Amino acid sequence: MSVEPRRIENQLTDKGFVPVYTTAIIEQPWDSYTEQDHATWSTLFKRQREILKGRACAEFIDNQERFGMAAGQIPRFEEINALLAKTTGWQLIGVEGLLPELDFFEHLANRRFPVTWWIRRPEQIDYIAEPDMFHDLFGHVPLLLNPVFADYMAAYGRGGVKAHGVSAEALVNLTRLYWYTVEFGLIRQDGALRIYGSGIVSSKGESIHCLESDAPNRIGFDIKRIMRTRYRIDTFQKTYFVIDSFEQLMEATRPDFVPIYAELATQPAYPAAAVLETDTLIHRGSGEGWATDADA
Ligand code: HBI
Ligand code: FE
Repeated sequence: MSVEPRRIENQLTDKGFVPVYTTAIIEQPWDSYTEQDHATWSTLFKRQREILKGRACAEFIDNQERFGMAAGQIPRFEEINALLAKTTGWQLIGVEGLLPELDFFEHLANRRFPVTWWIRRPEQIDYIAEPDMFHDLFGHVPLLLNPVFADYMAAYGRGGVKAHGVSAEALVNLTRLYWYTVEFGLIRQDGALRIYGSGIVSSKGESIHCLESDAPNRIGFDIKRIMRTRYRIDTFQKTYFVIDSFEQLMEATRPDFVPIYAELATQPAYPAAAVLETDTLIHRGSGEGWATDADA
């Protein structure tokens, strides 16, 4: 599809300048997707599913199957929404791309997940700087079928709306929580490390790097530690935080964050690669049966 999404401005965030689009809700123009769009979906879907065998958490693949997501063609939002309506009550809405943060938080608080309606061009197949439909639909949507994670995402949205009224620093703290859980989170399952973060599962290189490289730190989940830790958007993550369960995430959002924001406002942030004595370092372990990069 040749239609270029309309950019309206660049928003300065602590991720630097990010393109921010209109906040309009757009019906998925499924009939206008070209053969090339479907082929891009198919290439990415097959490649990532191969790499994620033994790497992604169990719920991720199971839920893609429950949605009937397949390589053959781009899924229809209306079919995804029919199952979500009967289970966790989430709905997908089509958008141009990144939304201003308050709009984004309000959607999450109301169980609406914004999904970019366009898919990347073939020349962007290995990397795109902003969330396209593949990142959102393949990466974020499967876990919205998990009741506890679905509740976490709605609680996160409510927290985001509140934080927006507290301060810009509170927003930065909360954005770090999203980054190190929803986008780049790892989970321990049956004693092994698995991926649940959407930014990882939609990335070929990082799906391998996050579990098998000796470079990054892997630290046990600690909400204040996360909120104080900067992150990088231009490289693989220097640090991954590891949860034991989605319930652990949900529990972490129960307390009122305002006192935490106040405490953190008096303390400096940590660089992305920092390791503290108080950190619980997690060993990466070895994964049996991982498809290697060469296989992918
Ligand atoms: N908008 N469409 C869209 N998708 C996102 O993931 C998104 C966003 N706006 C803001 C945002 N994410 C970040 O600020 C989150 O880290 C909170
Ligand atoms: Fe995302």
